[in-house]
Amino acid sequence: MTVCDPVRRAVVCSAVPLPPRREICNGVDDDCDGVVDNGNPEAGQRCLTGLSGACSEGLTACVAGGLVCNQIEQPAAEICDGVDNNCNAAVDEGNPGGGQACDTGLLGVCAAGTTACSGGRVTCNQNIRARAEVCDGLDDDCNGVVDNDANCPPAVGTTGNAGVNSGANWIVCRADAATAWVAANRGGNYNPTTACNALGYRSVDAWGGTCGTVCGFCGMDGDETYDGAGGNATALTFTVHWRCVR
Ligand SMILES: [Ca+2]
Ligand SMILES: [Ca+2]
Ligand SMILES: [Ca+2]
Ligand SMILES: [Ca+2]
Repeated sequence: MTVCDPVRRAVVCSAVPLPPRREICNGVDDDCDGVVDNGNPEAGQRCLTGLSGACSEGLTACVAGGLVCNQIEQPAAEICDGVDNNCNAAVDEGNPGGGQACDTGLLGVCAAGTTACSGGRVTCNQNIRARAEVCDGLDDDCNGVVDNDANCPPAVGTTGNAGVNSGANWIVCRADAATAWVAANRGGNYNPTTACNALGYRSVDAWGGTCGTVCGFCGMDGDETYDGAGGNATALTFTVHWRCVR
């Protein structure tokens, strides 16, 4: 209120001025420096924007005498991280980072995988589960060994020296899962059982001679007798053969 001051002979305000206060965001010049809300008072505090996902976190700012909440993160492309990056209220939607070929770290057919976003992480899921080993040139049971226990016949033309005591290497002339015919130069000395074992067969059950060329059989399996004749001058002559069985 105004009062009459007899000393100064004037009408003056009787109110006692308040001491300056710390500036807060209120549209008032609390610290009495002539500037309202200077220094962005009460800014920089964590707040919620009301938006979804990564956009929900904000920091306060003093605007026109009131605090507002400004979002920290802007919407971004969705990535596989368990966070709603694009602020559409869906987390990791669309399998981000998924659908790519990857290596599971497993062996054989179990090695091939495809990525998928799961639980906020990109994982590598194997495409093919381990299965019974079959003779196909693949490691079906994922134990690191191709065609183990698959009773694969050796390829025709396979050669080897197992069981060759002297003379030329033997050669596989016919083969299937159950039996294989193996031939060698008759001039040598052979242990056919050892050769059969090396080819994955259990034992030898028949043997005889051939009619000229290695693999050139001329009679009943196992019943042929070596005839000593050279039918083909460009191929091996004087040969023997034997049959391996599982
Ligand atoms: Ca103020
Ligand atoms: Ca995400
Ligand atoms: Ca295998
Ligand atoms: Ca296989």
